[in-house]
Amino acid sequence: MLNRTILKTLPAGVSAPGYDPATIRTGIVHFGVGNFFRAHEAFYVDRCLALAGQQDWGIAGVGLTAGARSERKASQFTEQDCLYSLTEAAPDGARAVRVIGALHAYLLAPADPTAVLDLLADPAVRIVSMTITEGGYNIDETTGAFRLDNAAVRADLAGDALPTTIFGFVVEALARRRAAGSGPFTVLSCDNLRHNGDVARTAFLGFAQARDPDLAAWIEAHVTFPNGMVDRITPSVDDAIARTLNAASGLDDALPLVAEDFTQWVVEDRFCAGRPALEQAGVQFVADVTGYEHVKVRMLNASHILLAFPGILLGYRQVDEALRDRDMARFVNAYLELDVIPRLDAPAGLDPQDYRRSILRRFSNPAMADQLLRIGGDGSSKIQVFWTETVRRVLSDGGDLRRIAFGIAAYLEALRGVDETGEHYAPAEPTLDAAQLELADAEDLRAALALPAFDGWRDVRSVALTDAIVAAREAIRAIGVRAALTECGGLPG
Ligand code: CS2
Repeated sequence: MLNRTILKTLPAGVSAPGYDPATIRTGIVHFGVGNFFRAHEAFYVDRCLALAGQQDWGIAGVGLTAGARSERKASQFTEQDCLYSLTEAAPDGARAVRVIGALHAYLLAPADPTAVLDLLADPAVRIVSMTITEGGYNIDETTGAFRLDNAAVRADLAGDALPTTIFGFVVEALARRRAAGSGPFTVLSCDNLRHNGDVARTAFLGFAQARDPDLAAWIEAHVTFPNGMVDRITPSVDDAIARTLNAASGLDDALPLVAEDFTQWVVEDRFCAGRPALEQAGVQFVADVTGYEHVKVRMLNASHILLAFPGILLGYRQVDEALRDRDMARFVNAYLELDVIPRLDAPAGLDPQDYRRSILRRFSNPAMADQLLRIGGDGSSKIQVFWTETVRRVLSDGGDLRRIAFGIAAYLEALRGVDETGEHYAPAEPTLDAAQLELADAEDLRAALALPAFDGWRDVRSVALTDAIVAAREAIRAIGVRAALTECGGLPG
């Protein structure tokens, strides 16, 4: 089994951490220890920990979900001293395997909320980071405000018991630090959101305001919420993939990971209580991250889901497979070239055409075997974040609505859980209830347009878009996904 005792005898070709994981101290607490965090933030921090004087930046992970799966994950982390292997796979087949030691403690909040609060209140903790998904910030997309009607948030605000939400934990910890005079920590969002720091700020301040306006004012004055653009494709790992990874590395790792060799993190340098020397680990610090976020979210994430919904309906299950389909490639390329790029605010020095070519190359990496169902999962939140801006811009300049309408139609058809080959699958929509999911099956094809995925442009009330979506759904049903897709105008890549 992978753990600290075998670090000196790792199989050939597997790199060990460049420091002793037993001696690092916690400076960062991370909520949401998923694969992306493990391949991205933990990877960068791991590089920092190997530098002189950086050993105070170890990461303690916190899981917020209760249940058997979370408990199993927590015990796997503990058994392995939180170590895991990361295989970086290049499109040409080259691979590098390293053991990451940056995550050195893991707490399951439902099992021991007191320990989580004590940790967050410890002045040694100077950054609280998170990957809690696009929909995890509990923001009402129409008003832009933090939702106080959420049951778990209401319970945390009532304060009768220990917190269960990230908002409850972080704000209570900040209250304790304020009372103890131990100073703030930086709140660092690592989710794929436009202005993820601003969104986090709205969420945590919204919660704090409802709890105690004085505390909210203190947080506003002292806590920083840097915006950041994060990027690294990190597929889910099932048992079969885990076995293949272990067979290749020679490790016995219960939590192996694979990610593409590409990685990027562009962050605003606003850390109120210090930060690791991330600039020496490949992180780019910029004054304003907005342009980078726009490009990433509107191009990469947006075309990822645009590939996922029709791809799933066509019977594909992997991104590289879907992109090898010429009709799909032409469609996604047309969306990027004609719908997104002309309306993009790219930062100086970033060529959208180079970026387009690079994401298509990255998507075709066969070593990723990246799952379309993972990408298309939580489409409800992702559409709001990844498509809204482009939809609004195309609507406002009277552009061609076909590809956007087709993408939305494919999302709604894919929600029905059966593809064109007759295969059933379970669409993962954690924020939708059963009644909302049933809207995708309603006889009236307009009914599903009430779903929250489309809240971001509801105020525009475009009849033309509604009609185009309904027409695209009808076309998908009548002539099939491929024929409907090619009618949208494709462009060779
Ligand atoms: C994907 C992302 O799930 C998704 O929506 O687009 O997970 C994507 O792989 C990452 O953002 C890449 O950085």
